[in-house]
Amino acid sequence: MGPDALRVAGLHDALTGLGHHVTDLGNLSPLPVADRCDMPAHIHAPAQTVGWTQAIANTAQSIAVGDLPIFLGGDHSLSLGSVTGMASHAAAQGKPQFVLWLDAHSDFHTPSSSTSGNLHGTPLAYATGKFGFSGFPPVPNPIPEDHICILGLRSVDAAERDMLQASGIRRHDMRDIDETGIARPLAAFLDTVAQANGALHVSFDVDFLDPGFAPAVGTTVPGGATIREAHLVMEMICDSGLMSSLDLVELNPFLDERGRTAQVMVDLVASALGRRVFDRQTQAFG
Ligand code: HAR
Ligand code: MN
Ligand code: MN
Ligand code: MN
Repeated sequence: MGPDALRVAGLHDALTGLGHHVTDLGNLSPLPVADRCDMPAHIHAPAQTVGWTQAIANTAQSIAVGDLPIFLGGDHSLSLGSVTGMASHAAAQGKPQFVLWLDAHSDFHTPSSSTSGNLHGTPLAYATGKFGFSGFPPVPNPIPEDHICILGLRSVDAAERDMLQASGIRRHDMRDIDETGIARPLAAFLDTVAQANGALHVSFDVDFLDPGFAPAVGTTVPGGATIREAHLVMEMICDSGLMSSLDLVELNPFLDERGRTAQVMVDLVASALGRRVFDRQTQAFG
């Protein structure tokens, strides 16, 4: 239902209004998979998630060079496919892949470290290719840890914290953001991507935002990014010209209030793709 809520909130018109040509590929379907999958018993829907991962990764790899896919979820397990698929897409062009993870959570569990059994808590660990995800497609182009930056953290499980601390992933919790502002860590990361001439995948979990204005998510955590912090992130991403793919995940319209979270997400995507009050160079409206 998340993709339809984003469609109804006017994603297509917001982007065409900015001069983009938009093609809606419609809803994907998972590839058929075996009825069981070799995963720890507490993992929910492992076989279906394998089928989705394969389908989404295949679609990501098939995107024409220069086009910018937006993957609409659905929960964050979608990124098992989108990140690994885009990494293969980038590798085919000889480009290193970078990932900006906007989320209250680090989603850095392995199937065995996850206590909830929810695969939406695992995609970043999968994308690094370093951990056991038996039954899942291999990761031909793993994302190096120092190509990943997480912004917005405020709910990290003990096992994830230990693994993150042992990793080279850049991570900024809400306290960091309170102290330095959100622009500083983001600018540093965007600079790294630019220096490497990298492809940038942005994975935007609704719960990055404060639930006060983005309530339509199953895993709300108070103390999230404000609407202006989120727009600034999107505006800086736009100015960088680096974003090559985007996930919009975890929107649950059943939990929304008159569609306002979906509208916030559409407005933020518009900022990432060119909406401005003033053009900084010309000072003209547009
Ligand atoms: N860490 C918790 C778990 O693994 C919560 C994960 C929540 N993740 C999302 N996306 N909703 O970030 O269950
Ligand atoms: Mn979820
Ligand atoms: Mn997430
Ligand atoms: Mn989250």
